Amino acid sequence: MLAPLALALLAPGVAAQTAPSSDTMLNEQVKDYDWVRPQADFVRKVVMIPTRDGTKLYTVIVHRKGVTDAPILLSRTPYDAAKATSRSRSQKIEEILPIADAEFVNDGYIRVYQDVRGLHGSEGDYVMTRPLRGPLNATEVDHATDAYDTIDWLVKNVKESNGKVGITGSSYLGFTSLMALVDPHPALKAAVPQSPMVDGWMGDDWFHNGAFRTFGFDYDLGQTVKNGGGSVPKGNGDEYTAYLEAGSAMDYAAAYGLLDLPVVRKVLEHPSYDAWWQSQALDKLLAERKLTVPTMLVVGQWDQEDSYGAPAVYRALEKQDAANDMLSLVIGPWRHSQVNYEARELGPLKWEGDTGLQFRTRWMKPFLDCHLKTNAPACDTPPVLTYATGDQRWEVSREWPAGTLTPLYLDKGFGLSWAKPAAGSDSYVSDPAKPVPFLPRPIHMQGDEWRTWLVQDQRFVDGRTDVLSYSTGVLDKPVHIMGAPKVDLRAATSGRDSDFVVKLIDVYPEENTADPKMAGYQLGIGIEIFRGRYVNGFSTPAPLEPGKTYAFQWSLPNVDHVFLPGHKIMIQVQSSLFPLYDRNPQTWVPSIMSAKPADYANATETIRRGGDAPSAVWLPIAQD
Ligand code: PG9
Repeated sequence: MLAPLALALLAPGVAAQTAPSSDTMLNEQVKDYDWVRPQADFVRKVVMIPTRDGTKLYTVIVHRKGVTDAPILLSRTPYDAAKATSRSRSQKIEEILPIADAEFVNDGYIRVYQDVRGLHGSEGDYVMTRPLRGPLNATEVDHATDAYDTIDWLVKNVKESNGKVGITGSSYLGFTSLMALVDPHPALKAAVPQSPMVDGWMGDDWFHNGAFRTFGFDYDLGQTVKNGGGSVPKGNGDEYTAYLEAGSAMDYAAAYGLLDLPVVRKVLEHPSYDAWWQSQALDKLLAERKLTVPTMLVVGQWDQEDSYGAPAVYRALEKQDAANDMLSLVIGPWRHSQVNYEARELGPLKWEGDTGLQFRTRWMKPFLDCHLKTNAPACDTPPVLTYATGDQRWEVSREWPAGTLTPLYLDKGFGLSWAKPAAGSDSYVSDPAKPVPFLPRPIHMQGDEWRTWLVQDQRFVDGRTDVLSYSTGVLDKPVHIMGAPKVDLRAATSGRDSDFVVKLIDVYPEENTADPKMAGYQLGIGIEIFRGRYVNGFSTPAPLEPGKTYAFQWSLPNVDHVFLPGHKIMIQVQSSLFPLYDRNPQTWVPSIMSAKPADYANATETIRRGGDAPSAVWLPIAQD
């Protein structure tokens, strides 16, 4: 007699009468599949690297087959090391790694990506930008020790290596690169932190000069929910409306269930520049130590997330570098992290070729080569490398800032003048019910819209009565700035608190037949906010005295830009930049985070000009 299975085979479509035998019901899912096939031109190994507290960190080591005596380039990431090393399932190394790695692995580097503790494949607890061991971290581990232990393991266990390690990466990875410089492992020979998150309150991700950046909410959710928090479910309409309807940052967080996230609670509990923020500021922590690892700091001129960190670390450490050979600063014409992508253009702006590739091949790789390769070529690293936007060319300087601060004063008739003008003032009403948008509505703080908002044509706010626009006449010669413009805004408010936003703008000529979309374009060269309550110090918020003129002083981002003849320079002043920054209620509340609807009120802002209150933006003018 035939067995039921055989019967079924013989007679398709006829159901078997008895239960299937147990071996047909084995779990058919296998644990893994090795997608790296024998024909691959690379080796890809996954290892769990033990750290001093026993926690093991998921680490992927990739290199071309056959490399020996090779330098290691390490990145420590919260963004999934497995994913970073499997961009595709190609059998070619260039196609599995991020595009910025090609120049390195093709020249024999060993590329290593590691998940930070607590995320993806790594063991341990995750703490957002985990502070150094000390008052804020009672454990025995931090990113400095994890980097140390990792480097120690790599140089002892990767037989293809020459025992020299470099570290790099952008943003969070820039932060972990800087952390590796705190009591570094002796095998760490070079670092290229790109757009590092350095001081989350002063001017990187979470706040700028005291104004809270709502953008962090989506990031926190995505980053700290174990099974993938995604983004805040506020619908896909206009984020301007979503934030306006929610009210304060605290009300928004409550409405969307974000108060369950420890990192959100921490940030909302620390609205001022208190000890919690100050003792995490990496520029300050690094300044207390001797810089022993050659470091190239990199930032984008239009970095919408971490424009503050790299120049701040440069400022803090450059006095240690008397010979000008340990520390360098690079400012490219990039959005956040664009250094690692194709960078021929940014929004409507076009550069001479792929500036990301140019930087990586002409400067970053030679810098790493000379410190990491066996029998290395001599170093010839520029102390400062910037890209002069407007002129579209790289330039090398010995120091930064390279320009001399020169005031450009707000003048009558909404003009700007190089000479100190006569006294006067202009005013506007700032209405928290109608804050000035930071992008044309509807606003979505993601994708290209987010990535390029700093180069958005500013004409979209023309005609708003709460935006004052001051302009020079048409320039008859170039104005080249190299450094961070400084705002000195002399202003009074009728309220008890207020934000001030200043935009430095390059106004293109109205006539442009070759590129009509740039005709009359108003390009933000620096856009930055200041929260008025901090006028006497960032850790001492205090109510403003209505009607009193204060000197609100802050910096715009570091730039190398040429305002060309035929263009105009414009300075805009306004009191909100929404919903990127939460609204200032303009009355006095102890914490703006938890302002209530009744706290929000109109304020009349008076901008003083000339005389004893000469509002100006000081431009770092280069002597060409
Ligand atoms: N700007 C992002 C970030 C860094 C550090 C903390 C929080 C956010 C990033 O791009 O990684």
